[in-house]
Amino acid sequence: MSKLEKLLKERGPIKKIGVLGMGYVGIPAAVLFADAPCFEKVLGFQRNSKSSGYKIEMLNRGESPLKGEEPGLEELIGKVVKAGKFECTPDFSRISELDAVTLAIQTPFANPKDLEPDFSALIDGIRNVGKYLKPGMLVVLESTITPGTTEGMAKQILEEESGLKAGEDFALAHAPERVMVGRLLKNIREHDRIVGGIDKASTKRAVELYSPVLTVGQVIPMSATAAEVTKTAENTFRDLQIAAINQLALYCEAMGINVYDVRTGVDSLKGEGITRAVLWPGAGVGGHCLTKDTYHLERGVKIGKGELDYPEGADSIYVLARKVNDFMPAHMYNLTVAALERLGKKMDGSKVAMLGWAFIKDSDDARNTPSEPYRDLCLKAGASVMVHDPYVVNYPGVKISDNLEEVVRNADAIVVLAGHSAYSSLKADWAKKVSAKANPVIIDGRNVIEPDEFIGKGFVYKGIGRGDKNSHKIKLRAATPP
Ligand code: SAJ
Repeated sequence: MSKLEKLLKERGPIKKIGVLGMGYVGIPAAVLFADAPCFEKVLGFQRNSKSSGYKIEMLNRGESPLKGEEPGLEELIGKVVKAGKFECTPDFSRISELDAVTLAIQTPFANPKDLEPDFSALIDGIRNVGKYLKPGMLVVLESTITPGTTEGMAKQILEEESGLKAGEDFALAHAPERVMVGRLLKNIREHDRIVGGIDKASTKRAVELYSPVLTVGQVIPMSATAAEVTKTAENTFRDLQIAAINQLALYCEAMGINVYDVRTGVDSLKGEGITRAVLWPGAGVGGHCLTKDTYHLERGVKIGKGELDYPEGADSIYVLARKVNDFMPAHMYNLTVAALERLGKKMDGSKVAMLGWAFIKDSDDARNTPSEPYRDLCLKAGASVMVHDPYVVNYPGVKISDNLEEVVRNADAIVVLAGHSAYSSLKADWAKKVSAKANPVIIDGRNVIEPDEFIGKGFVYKGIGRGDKNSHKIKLRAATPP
């Protein structure tokens, strides 16, 4: 039995857990641990900062600081706080009283071009854990990180701060989050959980931590670095799949055909051994995950020890996919300019009504939203822009209205950027009346409207992947103003 296995045996089953980072990942994780009968107490650690300190009191009142629909979360927070099983605190010294600590802290990229991540918040968290680390404790990184970080930077900082040795005095593992806004609890309970320790004892201890919160999901044990690659690769593959259909959509526009017909066709080839995950083209890829995890994977192979054998001079297809997906907001802009030009109008002086600021459908999450680069291009070209979103309330530097009529009023162009359900019932008659234009422009970046309904009312329509409609004859064309 190794020294660490002895220490863990002496310490006994995990009873007290700490979660650093009270955000979209940390809060649902903490209350699910607290709700598991086998665990006695969970502490949620949150810095008492100006921007996030308010979360401490809200959570200890049993309220959720997360905006947007999160089924079951508010109730569960209330339940475990009332039961005295969950408490939020800014006092990191209480880490010393725990058996296991997880870190769910954002890991954005400072500069994707040079593959430089901004690990400052994560490093702060790891240092805080290292300061109060005791022999026999388990530390787990849940944040999405560059492959090699757990066995590299994290291990080093924890050993420096604690004077203890990873794999001998304490257990260390990576168990990446796999949550999506709008179904946080469901994803944690039902998705299989990747768990990777720096050694067998660490993996075994981490499996003990996560098994009790899984209902449908299974634990999939592997090494820490394999777990890091698994997480970054699954998001990179998704981004690649989206880039593949976005590129096809651009091709279909150029060839005058409907990408959705092609998608149905490609997707129809079924049968054993044939897996087709044809995703959906659109106005862009946003969020905190797909926009950066490719760069974590690229950085992992760059800082890794081994030699990469890859076609000379060829770009990484993963980075190319990022470029295609990052191009889609600019393509939306180009479609808007082209549509206005069909009416002899320019961006300069036109009013653009943007529908949707969130990065994903029916959510208030606007992290890295594709709507922002689109808006910037319109403003730079001299357009006046109004933004509508039924969920997103505040966003630095952008006025967002939940009054659709106000936004569409007198608009020269109505542009759908997020696929919110509300926009599927946008009516051409209503939009035309409110825009007060004989030939308003409508750009559909999420395939939510029926082109013919709008074209029939005199709209100039353009849609992502709709080469079959984008050069339609303009109906009810009013005389072009002199
Ligand atoms: N998007 C498309 N076309 C599609 C799917 C998505 O344009 O067919 C766009 C969305 O509009 C959005 C962006 O991509 O702007 C990301 O959408 P998403 O559905 O991937 O949402 P995320 O980023 O919140 O969730 C992803 C998920 N990863 C995978 O499915 C591999 C989720 O499981 C992860 O937990 C999450 O990243 C994460 O936290 O890593």
